[in-house]
Amino acid sequence: MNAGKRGALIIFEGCDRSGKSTQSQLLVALLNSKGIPALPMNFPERSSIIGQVINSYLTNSKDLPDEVIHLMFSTNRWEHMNYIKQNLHEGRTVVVDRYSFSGVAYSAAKGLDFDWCYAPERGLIKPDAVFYLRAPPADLTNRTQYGEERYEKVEFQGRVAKVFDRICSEQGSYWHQFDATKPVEDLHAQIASITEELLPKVGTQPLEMLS
Ligand code: Z5A
Ligand code: MG
Repeated sequence: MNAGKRGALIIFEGCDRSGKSTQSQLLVALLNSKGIPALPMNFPERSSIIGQVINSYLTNSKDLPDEVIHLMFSTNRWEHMNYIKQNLHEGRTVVVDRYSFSGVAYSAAKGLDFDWCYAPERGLIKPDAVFYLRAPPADLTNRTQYGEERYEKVEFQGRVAKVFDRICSEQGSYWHQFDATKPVEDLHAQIASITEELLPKVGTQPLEMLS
């Protein structure tokens, strides 16, 4: 246990149906089973007022200009920053299903300028690790419920994947890339092993911000 130490901010990123929710839930369950306090979160967080608007947009019942929905996704992260910070400082590891990088990847894939998309993310808490579940989008179309939400089209997902690849190569060593077509259990074992090495290291490190 991490007495007196902060928790880690761990993010799962990747294209639709790459297994982010599956892996983040497995990781939270594993940590809690070992007595390591861990909390799941996901973005968009659909219960807030802003989250409800985002949900209407994603389920195709509301249309908004690309710039407006982009800033709403970012605002949705900002409105939860104090909550995340407090949990980290209280020693809980926060495992988040999608974060700023999804924000940039989906909006840049629509044609918005990459730097413009990244700008509102600056100042949010920088993750201690990003687990990037990577797979050619065409390999994910046979997974459950693919195609129900707004962005679930293979051609669009291909553009999203390219932006994720760019971010992965630019962000460097705190990004860990996995082949999302591997079995769930294999991926979980690799992710668990990196997390177990990470937690004692970050416990005494100050939080950093995305820059
Ligand atoms: N979005 C955005 O535009 N801007 C932003 O800032 C943010 C998000 C934060 C909703 O996200 C949309 O919001 C999303 C991006 C955009 N695009 N769309 N549409 P979401 O996170 O709420 O989406 P979701 O509904 O949770 O789906 P998902 O995240 O794409 O799926 P996933 O979590 O990656 O996959 P999963 O639910 O874990 O697994 C999918 C299925 O595959 C399931 O049946 C599993 O049992 C199966 N699975 C999982 N892993 C494997 C492996 N390894 N092998 C075989 N089968 C597997
Ligand atoms: Mg999910």
